[in-house]
Amino acid sequence: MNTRRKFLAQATIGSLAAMSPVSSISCTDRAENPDEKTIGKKPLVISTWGFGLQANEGALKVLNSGGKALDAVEQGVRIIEADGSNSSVGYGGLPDREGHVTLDACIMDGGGMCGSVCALEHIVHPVTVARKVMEQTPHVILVGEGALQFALAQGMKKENLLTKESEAAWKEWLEEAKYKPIINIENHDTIGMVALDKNGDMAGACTTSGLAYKMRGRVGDSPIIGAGLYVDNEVGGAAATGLGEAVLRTLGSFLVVELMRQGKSPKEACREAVLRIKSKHANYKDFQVGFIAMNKKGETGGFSIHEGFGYAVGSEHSNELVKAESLLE
Ligand code: SD4
Repeated sequence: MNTRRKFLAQATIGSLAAMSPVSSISCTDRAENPDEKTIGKKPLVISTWGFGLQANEGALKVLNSGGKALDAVEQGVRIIEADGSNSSVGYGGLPDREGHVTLDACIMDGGGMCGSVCALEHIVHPVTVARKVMEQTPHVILVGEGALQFALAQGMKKENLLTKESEAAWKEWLEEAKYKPIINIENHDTIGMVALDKNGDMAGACTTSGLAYKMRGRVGDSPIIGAGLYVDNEVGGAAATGLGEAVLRTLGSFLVVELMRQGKSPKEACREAVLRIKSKHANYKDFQVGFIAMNKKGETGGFSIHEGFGYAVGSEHSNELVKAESLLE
């Protein structure tokens, strides 16, 4: 198996769900650290996993025409939210134990403004609801029924997000898993994205259906500012994927940004955040967490617990999947 195919296969193993096909998008596997290769490049966008390539394409349409990082990250992750073929984000996401698809998302700009929705049902684009929370309300987070009411009041359509495929997978799980939560490296995949626009402004977004077959009402790290995502124009941005509970306990994305503020490179900062998770979790080998980060200079990096995590790095003329280094082989 060639290196790229091997990486994609590993990434699939580490991410359960059907990754969106990437064959139509040119990508090169680069095992080396891209940190320095992207320095000074503007615009620039990074996002998690193989489907990050598709999300980056959407973001780059905005960024390459001089658009704002905030618009780019929203447009980029919306592509994955609308794609029913992946079962970990938006439409088609795997449901909770009771069969409800509940979505978590947030968005943040480099100036510190942010918005988030937790456990939102029936709306295909939670990231857009999160942006509206940020821009149209005095609040940062809306949850559950209130978030849905707000989305409907904003003119969004109520839809059934449970696809036949996800419903079938849930029913199969009900038989075999007997309502035990599955927390391992195979049942999740979140799109997290950080962008730097031509003006030098940054923004990020993160959106997911969370852990498959989670308890009803469970919220992960992805919509929590500082956990699943953090951005500061003065330093850079970071996003997380993997077992949300571990990221929440360590406020991982905030930690990555603060470590970059202290002078760590994006990859070093991501590695330190993974080590923090290791130090607080005796069972860290049993789950996956991955971080991606970009600093103001345009350096990028990522790091994960297990091998198999990757992220897409997009700039004006390229969009490539990069294999992240990991703690464990
Ligand atoms: C969660 N962090 O809800 C999310 C799931 C995830 O890759 O990232 N999957 O815990």
